[in-house]
Amino acid sequence: MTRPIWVLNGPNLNRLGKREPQIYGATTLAEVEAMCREAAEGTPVEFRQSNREYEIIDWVHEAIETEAAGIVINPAAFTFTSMAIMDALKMFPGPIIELHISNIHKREPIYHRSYMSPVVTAVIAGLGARGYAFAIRAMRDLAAEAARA
Ligand code: CA2
Repeated sequence: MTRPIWVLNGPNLNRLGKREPQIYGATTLAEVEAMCREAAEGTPVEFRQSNREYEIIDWVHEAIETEAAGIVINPAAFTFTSMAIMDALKMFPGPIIELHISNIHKREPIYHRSYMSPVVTAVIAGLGARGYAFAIRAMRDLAAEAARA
């Protein structure tokens, strides 16, 4: 059976498409989920969002326990604050893509230092919601490579 790709979304992303369209676009999180499933072309996708740090940590542990193929994570504001999510991601043996809808490096200095970037395989930022589709396609390649190694 093909192992699933997990897509984890952090705080406030449930409001996507409903506020600040000039930064985050007009696509809703439900539409992002549909884009991910389409880009996965049959690879199962476990798509989740939480406003609670502990829940995201528990989900990373679950991804480890269930041998997920890879994790795509948009930690949102936890990117800049959560050593605990960083520690959980460090334990995941497969590929991880950190994803941001906006280009965090083009924004104010508080958005420049990610706790996640040093422990992930790759970072995608600034492609808008379509970044999720790119991340899923890249993750399919990375997971296939990891499975061959
Ligand atoms: O660009 C991204 O994907 C971010 O991870 C989004 C975070 C922000 O803290 C990061 O710097 C970059 C914020 C998400 C806030 O969620 C919203 C959802 C809908 C409308 C406005 C904000």
